[in-house]
Amino acid sequence: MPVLNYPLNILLLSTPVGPLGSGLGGGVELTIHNIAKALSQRGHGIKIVAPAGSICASFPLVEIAGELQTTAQSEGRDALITLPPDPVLANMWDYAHQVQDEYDLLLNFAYDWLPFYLTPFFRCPIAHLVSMGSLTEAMDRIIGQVALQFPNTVAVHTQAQAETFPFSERCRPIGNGLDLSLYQFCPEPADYLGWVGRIAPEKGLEDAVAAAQKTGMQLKIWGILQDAPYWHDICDQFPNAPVSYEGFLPTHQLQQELGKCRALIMTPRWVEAFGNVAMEAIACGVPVIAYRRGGPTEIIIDGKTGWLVEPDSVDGLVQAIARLDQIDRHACRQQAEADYSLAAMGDRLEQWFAEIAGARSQRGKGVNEWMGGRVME
Ligand code: HBI
Repeated sequence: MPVLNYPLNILLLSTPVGPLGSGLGGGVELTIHNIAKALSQRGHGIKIVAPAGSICASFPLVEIAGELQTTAQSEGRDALITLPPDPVLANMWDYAHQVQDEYDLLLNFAYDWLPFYLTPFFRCPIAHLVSMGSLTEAMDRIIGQVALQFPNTVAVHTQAQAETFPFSERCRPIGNGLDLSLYQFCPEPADYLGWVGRIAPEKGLEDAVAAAQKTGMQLKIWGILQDAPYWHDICDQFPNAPVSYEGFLPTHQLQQELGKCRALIMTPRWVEAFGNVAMEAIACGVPVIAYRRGGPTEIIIDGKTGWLVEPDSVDGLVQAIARLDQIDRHACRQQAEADYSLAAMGDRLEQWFAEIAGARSQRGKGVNEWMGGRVME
């Protein structure tokens, strides 16, 4: 049910860790495209700012040159705030500062200190969608400051992710959404399991491989091979496991392969902020077996659309695999349609934007020229 009765011009600022389409941006790449679709199909004006080399089929894209930012999850909790000499992050936000008067709202997807620090220096309101749980003191501090000074402007994907921050009550969970027309329901699966994600230690791939070895069920692996030594260690540790690395596929091809899986296995070591691939799997009718940790616990309904397993328990994974026939694949697709359609996500986004407007009006911060009474009660 649309909340805003007037189109907004919105500038989406992507992650600085990689060009859109490279896979380096992880879940944010899919999230940005789906949020852009959810908003544009409601008549809002959308433009995306991203590092040079980005690809975006259906939205105007401003490519910004400069050096990529190092990934936040590869730094320790006490990491310093760093920028490379010619930072694409700073160049992106310099562009945003120049064009801000053409927009009603800036939507930030970068999990980086600078956009949060710059927020008070912008006339245009900035909404921040935080893509990961708490990782560093510096980010906790700056996100917390913005969440306090600009109420309702900080959103997350799940309550579990919010709770990793000391200011969880100031983080608005908004879930995520998919263009379900790109995901075909697959009633009759093949006889293999799937695992999808950046191949990196925080994703716990070794447990899924161990479960494949114990059950003798083939496991197909898709995703960017981000940490090669980590992958080679797994291969050395499980030389005879029935697993195959199937490469990194763009969404359209991935959903065709994923849909054939008996189930998707999710083995996050960290608090996954959401777990886009769980949403993609149930959209294809694929049950999800996931550790009871982080975002997937708010996507998967235990016993209905998959199984939630004791974290880090390979035996738990094995027992859940044995009970897969208790899950109805139609129930998976139905839940995706109820909670994760572009329309459902669009409603949540517009409710979020209306709350930002509401908070600004309480602070007398010129909400009128921003929303011009455009928010429906
Ligand atoms: N690290 N510094 C930094 N900035 C980001 O925006 C960022 C990141 N690491 C991972 C990441 N974004 C995306 O993969 C998210 O989807 C998790």
